[in-house]
Amino acid sequence: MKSAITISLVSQSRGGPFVLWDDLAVGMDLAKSLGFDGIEIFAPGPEFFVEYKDSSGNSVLSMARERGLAIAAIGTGAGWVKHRLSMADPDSSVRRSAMEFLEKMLHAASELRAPMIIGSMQGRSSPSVSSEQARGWLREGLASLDTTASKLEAEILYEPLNRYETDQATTLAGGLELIAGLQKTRLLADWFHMNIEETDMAESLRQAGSAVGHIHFADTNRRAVGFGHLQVGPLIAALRDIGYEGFLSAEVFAWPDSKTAAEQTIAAYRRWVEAS
Ligand code: LER
Ligand code: MN
Repeated sequence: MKSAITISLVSQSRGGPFVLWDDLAVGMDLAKSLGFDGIEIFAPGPEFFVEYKDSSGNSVLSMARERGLAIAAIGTGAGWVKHRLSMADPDSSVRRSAMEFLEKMLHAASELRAPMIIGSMQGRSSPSVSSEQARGWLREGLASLDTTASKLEAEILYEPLNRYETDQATTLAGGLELIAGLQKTRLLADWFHMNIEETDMAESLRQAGSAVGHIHFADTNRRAVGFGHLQVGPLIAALRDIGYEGFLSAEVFAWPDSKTAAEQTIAAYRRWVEAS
């Protein structure tokens, strides 16, 4: 398993569950100095990865390589929080724009050799969209992105969310049904959402098996692991049983501040993964 930490470069998500904020070089330096293997980037949109250069003119990929950091994943939630794009919007032109945004993000992610997350952009049912219809549009969108991912040799991570954020899939089992038959799409298991929705988190991870592609490493209160009451041991044992070799990526609040949340995360990772 590998450790990672999230950075948000999206002003509209301020106050959200990201450890690091705003400056990519500063965030990467902190991640490196604490010994993280990778960094997960929540960017404003696909153009960010084309346009962004640090003060020495380095691209995001060269910045990560220079520091020996992997890019653990690319988040697409900005499509929702910044542009209000949802794969289940009643308006077909909004759904089309959502898919264009995700297609471009997938190209950017493949160039960074990182998987692309579909979380908040999956949408949900609404008074004018039944849950069957919302899920149908999501499945269609996931299938189309999966075809692109096959061509690009890219990867997609579909994330079940808790009931207050979606009704598409709220558990890993629901996520498995949605991605059935797809070749390049696996599940993102976010321990914060799972703590709300799963009956037995460890058993759900075992049932999902090789479909688990990424972990959002968070405690029950969405603070760094160890700052809540999550029983971490059984979850790590389940991940070992299924042969999980991906990232444990901290998508948690910068509580009490970014540096302390980062230090707590790497300490928890060392305790549960490296020392046991
Ligand atoms: C949203 O709650 C979340 O967990 C994110 O990873 C979705 O993009
Ligand atoms: Mn998450």
